[in-house]
Amino acid sequence: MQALRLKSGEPMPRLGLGTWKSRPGEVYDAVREAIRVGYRHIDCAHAYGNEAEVGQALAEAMASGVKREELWITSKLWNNAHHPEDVQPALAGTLRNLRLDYLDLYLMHWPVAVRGQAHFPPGVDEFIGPKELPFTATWKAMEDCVNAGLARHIGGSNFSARKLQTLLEEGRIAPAMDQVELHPYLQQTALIDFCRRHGIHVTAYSPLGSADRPAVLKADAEPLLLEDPAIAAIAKCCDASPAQVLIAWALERDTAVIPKSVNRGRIRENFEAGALRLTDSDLKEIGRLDRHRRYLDGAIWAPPGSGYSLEWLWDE
Ligand code: NDP
Ligand code: 1BO
Repeated sequence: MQALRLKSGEPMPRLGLGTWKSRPGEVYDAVREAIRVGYRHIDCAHAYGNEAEVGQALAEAMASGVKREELWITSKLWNNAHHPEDVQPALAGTLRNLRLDYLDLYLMHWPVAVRGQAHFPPGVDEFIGPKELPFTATWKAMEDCVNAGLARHIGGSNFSARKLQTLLEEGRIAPAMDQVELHPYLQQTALIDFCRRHGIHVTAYSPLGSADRPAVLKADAEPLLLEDPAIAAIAKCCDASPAQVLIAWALERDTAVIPKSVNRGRIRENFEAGALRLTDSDLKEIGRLDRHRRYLDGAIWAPPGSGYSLEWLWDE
């Protein structure tokens, strides 16, 4: 298994299993199968509503011989627990659900705060604006989680280079990771370069185009990444599937990548992409597909009147 080396010296397996939208009733099997196949990195979040079942699968995998220190478990602080006094209790809840003593990585899911009982998507009145509750205040409480031994590393998710820079300047602990949407239609080369210069690693989410996400997060007539003709042609040439080409591309860029699947065959297929090597000409061809297309455009976190805007969110 290829690994990233974090500043702390710890290795993080680069290929992980995503669990967003993996329903209770299916995520247990997905995690057990993934660990059986060889995955050692599972990407979780409180907001996915399935951490208790992931925890059951992790506990049973460890009871049957997998060591805790072989696993890399990431989870994320949800937007409704950004008040500093809510951060450690939120992490404690995640650890209880996952049946763990510590996380390898705890991420701030979005740099956007909402009230405790906010709906999804939140109403305009349910936001707490960035002046009232800056993400830097939340970050300080996440740093305390590291000091308390509850998280080995902390980082951002959906953080722009500018926001990472703010954390670097104002924080005591530098972010170890930024987890962002990354695939051939949204290559984010400048963000990756920034992260590389500052020793921050990058994890690619929605690497297959997230076709199963809820309708409220979809646009009309979206391009389907898994059906892109250039990706299909490369897949045909290397006797691989389009998904494998997309995962291999993320690995070629030295990012971590966390494709989600609840299907046993596809979980294995995605893992086997770790052995696929793309040629320079494949990489050039894929490089030409960039169209700065966000499948998760963040619009639900920036309605007019919320105190947030898309310009603020992405700093672009
Ligand atoms: P992905 O891009 O991983 O796509 C998932 C979809 O692809 C599902 O419909 C899945 O179906 C299908 N799929 C999986 N493998 C294959 C394959 N080999 N061939 C064809 N179809 C396949 O979407 P996600 O948005 O789920 O992103 C991955 C993970 O990233 C998430 O699960 C989550 O852990 C994380 N994430 C983090 C975010 C953040 O804000 N930090 C935002 C979004 C995602 P099936 O399950 O039936 O196989
Ligand atoms: C708003 C969706 C977040 C998935 O990680």
